[in-house]
Amino acid sequence: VEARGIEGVGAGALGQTASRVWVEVYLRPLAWRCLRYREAKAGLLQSPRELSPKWLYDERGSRLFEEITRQPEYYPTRREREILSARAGDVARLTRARWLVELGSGASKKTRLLLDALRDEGTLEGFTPFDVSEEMLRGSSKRLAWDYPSLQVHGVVGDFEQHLSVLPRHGRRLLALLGGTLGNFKPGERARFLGAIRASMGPEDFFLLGSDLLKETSTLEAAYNDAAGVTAAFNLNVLEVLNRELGAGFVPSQFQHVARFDAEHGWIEMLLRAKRAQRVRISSLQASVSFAEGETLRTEVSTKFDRDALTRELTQAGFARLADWTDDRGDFWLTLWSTGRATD
Ligand code: AVJ
Repeated sequence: VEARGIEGVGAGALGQTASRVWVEVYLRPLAWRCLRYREAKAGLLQSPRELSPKWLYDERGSRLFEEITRQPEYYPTRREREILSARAGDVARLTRARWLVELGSGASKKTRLLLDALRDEGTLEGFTPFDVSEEMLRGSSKRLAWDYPSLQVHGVVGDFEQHLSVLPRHGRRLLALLGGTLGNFKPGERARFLGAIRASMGPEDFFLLGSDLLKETSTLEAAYNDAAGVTAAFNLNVLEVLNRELGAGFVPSQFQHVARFDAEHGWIEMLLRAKRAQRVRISSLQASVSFAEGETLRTEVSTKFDRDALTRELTQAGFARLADWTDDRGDFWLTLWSTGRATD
């Protein structure tokens, strides 16, 4: 894999931050598009129909997700923030990490709690946000460099299923996967991904994982069916993305947002359900997809974990747990892992 470019953010208004920010782009746009096309084609033509959740996060989708996190029903973000507010200091003391790497950093909001704690601990040197969205990553990198005057910000634009091995190795890193993102993977993919994270870690590195826990179905389903309809808009936005990027002819008003808990798999699945039978042309895939009335397209799964089962998965992948914390209600779980090898 090659880097497309290694560049700082030009001078100007951010003059004094420019020398501390650089962003490497590992996603070559053409290769990335090709891969996504192939994935989308396979997923749309299979039965039941399914898309990768990555299609949800265009610019508008990312903004809608931020809005979801502010909905009263969507508890995970608040619970995780509650835990991090109370425990970031513990994480800093236990790890004394020099470099924070955030996998799927998005807008890097909760990151600040960790950066503050590591700065107070006196060990912090730099931060690597790692995300597929170049625009968001550049924006958050600049803001963070501005707000943390001695922080090195080395962003990586890549797919964290492909590019873990190219992450900068600045000794004693803390790799963070927050927000319940691990829940988007299905069991086989999850095992591979955890294995890849473990394989990318040196003996002094740590892994901080935020996971949403199993709880009452009504609470889970409410979180993905907010009354204001933000999650519905987020889900339906996928059709606009397909229309724009694949030249598809989806009519969003012909589909309905559905999010329900699947107890067998232990996940919430987000679906788009066809309100009536229809055929949708997808010109860049040179294909048409027909939907029967009520037929669904799955856009995301969000796994809710059992603590013991998740512990087994991480142990299997070669991690050793150092500490774990929940919020007052036991809704969300923050865990800290080492490679299980001696660190000194
Ligand atoms: C960002 C993947 C953790 O699964 O809860 C929120 C995404 N989807 N509402 C989640 C999401 C619908 C979120 N993750």
